[in-house]
Amino acid sequence: MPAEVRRSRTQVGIVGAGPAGLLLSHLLARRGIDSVVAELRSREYCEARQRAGVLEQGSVDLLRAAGLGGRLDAEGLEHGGIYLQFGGERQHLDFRELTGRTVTVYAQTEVVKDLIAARLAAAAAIEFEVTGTEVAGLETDRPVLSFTAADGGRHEVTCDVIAGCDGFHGICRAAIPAARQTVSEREYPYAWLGILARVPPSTDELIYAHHRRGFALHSLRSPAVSRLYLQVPPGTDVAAWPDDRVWAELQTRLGRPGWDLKEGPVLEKGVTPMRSYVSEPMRHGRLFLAGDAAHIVPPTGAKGLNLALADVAVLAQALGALLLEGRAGLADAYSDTCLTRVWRSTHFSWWMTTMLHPTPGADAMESRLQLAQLRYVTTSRSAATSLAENYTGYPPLLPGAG
Ligand code: RFL
Ligand code: PHB
Repeated sequence: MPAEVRRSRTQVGIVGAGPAGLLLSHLLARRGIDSVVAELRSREYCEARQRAGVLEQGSVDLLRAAGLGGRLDAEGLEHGGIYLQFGGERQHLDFRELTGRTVTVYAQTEVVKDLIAARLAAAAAIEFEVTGTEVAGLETDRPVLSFTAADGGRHEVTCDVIAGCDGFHGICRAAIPAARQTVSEREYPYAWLGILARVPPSTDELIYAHHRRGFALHSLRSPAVSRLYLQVPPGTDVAAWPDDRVWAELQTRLGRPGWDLKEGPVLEKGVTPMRSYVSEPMRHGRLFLAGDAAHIVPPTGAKGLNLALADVAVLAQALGALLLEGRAGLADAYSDTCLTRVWRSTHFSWWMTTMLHPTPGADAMESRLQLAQLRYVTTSRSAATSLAENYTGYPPLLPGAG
């Protein structure tokens, strides 16, 4: 006999408890709007998933304005610039001096932990470990979010609006008819192998290194934990990269005379493909896509998490006007408003990526062009300012979006 379906009602059904879904639920609650969040994975999995590390100044301001600044202010590391390394030199770009803005190193794992703690403290409805998520009735004003909860019960939640915050591999984007979507996509002929290591960072600010053997990045998580990445061929098996090989390659690509890369125990290792992807518009009827569900950037510009947070800041404001005041203007403008920022970040991420990664099999021309561009952004004040203004977040988030 089919199990009984439990029917309920909410204003906003949210698919996914990543940074986008969780922050949206939080911002809506601050406006008095009710939501239900359905998440495929367990709370522990969501809190441990290693991803981004850098927050734009606007993202920090947004989290603070939303009452989420406590641990971020205590533990986040404010960085006033980055290093670009190429042709044996390491040059510093001073964002603070160039733009008056900074970024903050605070891991996505910590943002997610803070958001889950805040939502659960407010007795929010977050269902972890759901299966069989479905969205229906998107072209009506009563869309339905259905899922099977961890206890096996089937739920049907009638909503005013559904927010697809279910990442790149979620189900929401696929619920939009293909004829109503325009997809722009580029895959890159390389991937990143990332490690998390228990060793104090060997640098005060991030080092982005162009090397003829491939790109390398030295990032960090805390004064005791470093995060490092190596360009590798797409589809690389981590088993081919024992710790010794990873450290030796990092030493080669990041090393400079008189500078030491400290090594330590590797806590985690993984390979990430590199892709640019935009699906537009970001709305279909009563379904609004936000974050990686709608767009992916390669990680070189540190933009993915920041875009996800920016989308939901705009969405919370638009849904406030729609659901509390019956004004549809901001919701109608949602997709265009977000896509302006999305395309700026898509361009910046593509530009940083292609400037810093040697294409396998490329001729000497590519390398000379990359080095000429790196020389330009480290010697021309206007070129350096352009990089700095994009990296720290341009344009700043809308005031009052929190
Ligand atoms: P997420 O984090 O993927 O969350 C989506 C959630 O939806 C759930 N889900 C479902 N739930 C219910 N039913 C279903 N059918 C579902 N299908 C999926 C998933 O389990 C998940 O919990 O998307 P969101 O919220 O849009 O957040 C986006 C960010 O996670 C992402 O853009 C960043 O991590 C990208 N990124 C970086 N961004 C930055 O801003 N700065 C960085 O320094 C940075 N570094 C990175 C990165 C991403 C990386 N990887 C691994 C892709 C470095 C790396 C290596
Ligand atoms: C990270 O710390 O994970 C990180 C930092 C900067 C990037 C990408 C990833 O551009």
